[in-house]
Amino acid sequence: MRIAFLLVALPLLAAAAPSIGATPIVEVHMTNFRFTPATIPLARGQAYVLRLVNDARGGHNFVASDFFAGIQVASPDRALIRDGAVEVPGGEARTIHFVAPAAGRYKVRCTHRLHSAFGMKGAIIVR
Ligand SMILES: [Cu+2]
Repeated sequence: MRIAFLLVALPLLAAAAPSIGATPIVEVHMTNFRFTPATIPLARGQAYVLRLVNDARGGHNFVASDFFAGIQVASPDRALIRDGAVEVPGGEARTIHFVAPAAGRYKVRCTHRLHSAFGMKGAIIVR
């Protein structure tokens, strides 16, 4: 039921977006030890493609529990999100199609040992 709704709703929401053509892609690069950009602006209700690119040799993750709890995620991509986290092995990328949640500031961090202490954190700002 819910999957059926998403399959119908996602293209409709994408079509209603102000941008013409493809769904906007938000690309976030992961390096030792930061997210670039560290602040990610989004518009609520807008469909996006989040592309997490790990440019480092070692693994990083993108942990945003409140954000992931609030978004609508395309069903094939949902398996990538576990306990509010997306793991991205070194040199790899993960892509998630979603619809932005309610307005607010959502914290992002990498929970690999000491990474956020070294500065690997950021925020998603939804307006
Ligand atoms: Cu990390």
